[in-house]
Amino acid sequence: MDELKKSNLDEKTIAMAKGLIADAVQKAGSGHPGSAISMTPIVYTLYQYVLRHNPLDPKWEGRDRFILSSGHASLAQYVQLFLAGYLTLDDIKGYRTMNSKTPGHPEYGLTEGIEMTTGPLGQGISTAVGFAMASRFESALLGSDLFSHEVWTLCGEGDIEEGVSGEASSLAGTQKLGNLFAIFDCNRIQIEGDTSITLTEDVLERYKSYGWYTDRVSFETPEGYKEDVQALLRAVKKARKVTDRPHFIQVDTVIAWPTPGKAGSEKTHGSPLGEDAVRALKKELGLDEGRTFQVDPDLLARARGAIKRGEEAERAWMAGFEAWKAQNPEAASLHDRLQAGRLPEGFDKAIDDLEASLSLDPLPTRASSGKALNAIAKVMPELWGGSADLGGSNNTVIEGAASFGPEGSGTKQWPNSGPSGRVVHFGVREFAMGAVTNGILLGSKTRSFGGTFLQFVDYERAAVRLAALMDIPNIFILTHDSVALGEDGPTHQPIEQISSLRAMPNLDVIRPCDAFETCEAWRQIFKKEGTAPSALILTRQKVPALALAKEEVPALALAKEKAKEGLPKGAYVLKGGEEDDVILMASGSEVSLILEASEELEKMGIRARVVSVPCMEWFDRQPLSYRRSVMPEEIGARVAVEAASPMSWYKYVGLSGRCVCIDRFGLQGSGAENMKALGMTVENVVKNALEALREE
Ligand SMILES: Cc1ncc(C[n+]2csc(CCOP(=O)(O)OP(=O)(O)O)c2C)c(N)n1
Repeated sequence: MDELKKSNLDEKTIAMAKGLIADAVQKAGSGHPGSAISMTPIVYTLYQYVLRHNPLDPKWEGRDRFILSSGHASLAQYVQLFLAGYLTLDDIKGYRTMNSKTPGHPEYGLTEGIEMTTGPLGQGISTAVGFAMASRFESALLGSDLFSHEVWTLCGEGDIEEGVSGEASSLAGTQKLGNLFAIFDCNRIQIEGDTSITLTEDVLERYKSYGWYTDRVSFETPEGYKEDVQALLRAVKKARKVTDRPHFIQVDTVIAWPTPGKAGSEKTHGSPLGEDAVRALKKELGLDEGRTFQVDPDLLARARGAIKRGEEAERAWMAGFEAWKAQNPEAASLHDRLQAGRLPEGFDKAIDDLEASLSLDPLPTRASSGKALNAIAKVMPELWGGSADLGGSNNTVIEGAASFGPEGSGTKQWPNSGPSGRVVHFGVREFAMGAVTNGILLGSKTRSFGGTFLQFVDYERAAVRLAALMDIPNIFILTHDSVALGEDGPTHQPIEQISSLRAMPNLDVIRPCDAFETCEAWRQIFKKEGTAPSALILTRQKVPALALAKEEVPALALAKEKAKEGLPKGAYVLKGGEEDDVILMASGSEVSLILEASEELEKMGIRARVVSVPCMEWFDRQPLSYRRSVMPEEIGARVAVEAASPMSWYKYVGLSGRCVCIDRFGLQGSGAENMKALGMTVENVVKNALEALREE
């Protein structure tokens, strides 16, 4: 095929794709046609000429990844997924309808070829950084370039304006991620119109200073607007020669081009073009004005060539893969275990051995968490992660492991650094850390975690939400979990965070009360059913190991046994009898408080049941019979204790129950002073128990 003819066919296919986008939005009666139309030449070029992918095997490990950061322009991707062979024309017709594969914004797990859920601007490009890191780590872990691939993302001004893209792009530059390619659709339009009112810096210069390779392709040429696929491909070719930096290619476009009377207008961003404009657009594109959802069978057949190319690419990759497997049995068995999602042999033993080494001595749960993480890391080479500059405080450092970074990037403090390093230094970038760890999970079979202070989960929250929405097993380690952290004061003391995290669907919020529950929490994070993300909430201060020695069982054994049995159920009776008068319930550091209070009540002849509630989500999933056995309905006198907002406890305490919680901002005293001043005392718990008993 000569070059001219080829470019004609490209143009025709792009025109056909634009017609489908306009029709789909028109049919749905709502949606985002503008940038979907003008991004089409870019997405077409990627799927037809750049990405290594196989439409018949969307999960093929060797594929390149593409993430549409401008999720609202989903049709740009859906239509290319149709042309390449992932979706059907009916899928395109189902755009924005219930139960279709083509919802308003791309959703992970729903549609073949969609690598992540996008729509919250800024997160696509930021998560792409995690995908690129994952590719580097996984190929180092398995010792083969077979597992390296390119990560492509397409973003718009909205993504660039969002702070998280700056956080993640800065990290990507520091990491010198040569496998990352971002295309910036620069149409200078957002919802409120011309971006000169909001975005005036030189974005290319900004990316250059982050350490990225930059280039620019303009569709606005001196000869007029030209959607130049060949120019784009030349830019790709040039960018690929640079392997030691991430790549940022700005493409100057005109939104909704070439819709007569509407191209270039923000009005095309988020509403249908209208019947007349769609007809005019089709005329402009050389399509039949009177027909909707026009597909030229020859052009479709040509685009579906992606299947044959994909199968060939996969076959070639598989040949290399089989040869590698034969020569590297050990790495191959690790690979197969990761693919199967199996835990390593010795996983349980690592935790059991750690528990056997623990005493009843008080320990902050963040410290026991660090021990558990390290015990697991020893048998689980696929586990890597870090903290937003709080590694020592969050106890997230994998001891003895190198830092993750480009070859030769060590420092005085972290001399060993390389692509197989397991300690990730995210910098003070909580949101990017959340997005990047999401990307690591989505982009590989490795497991990641990220730590910060619980208070600062607010910075990270939108990424936590996407992890929950995508149902991916990220691990958010959140320490310094209450006013008991002390003198750093109210800015650092979480109040509403625990309840607000519990309000998030599909997030397991785990707040263990001692070292044993913490170990069991880590076991459960990996062994629980399903793939929901976990938020592990940990203390800064020491907490005692909780156990009540029975005559026949030593306290230490009992503490272990209780945690092992009880924690996976989310809540359990730590102390109780057949006929208790009042239920005291708490999580984390406040469990020891209610235990003490129960002893005081006992002296008054009141039988207080002590319930540890490490994870409400797990408890709420237990059969009613179990839940009733822990919190018998006939006991109306109930007191919930948590050094945080009471919001999530009302469901357990009922009308005559009480919450000894904190519903105001914290204080600047020591941890003990703050806890006392804010009512986290044995006396206050006892007082509330007595009142609850009176009111029952
Ligand atoms: C975090 C976030 N804030 C706001 C929105 C709502 N929103 C969707 S698109 C958009 C404007 C995006 O502008 P741009 O990236 O230039 O897209 P274009 O107009 O070119 O399609 C906004 C504000 C969103 N999706 N995500």
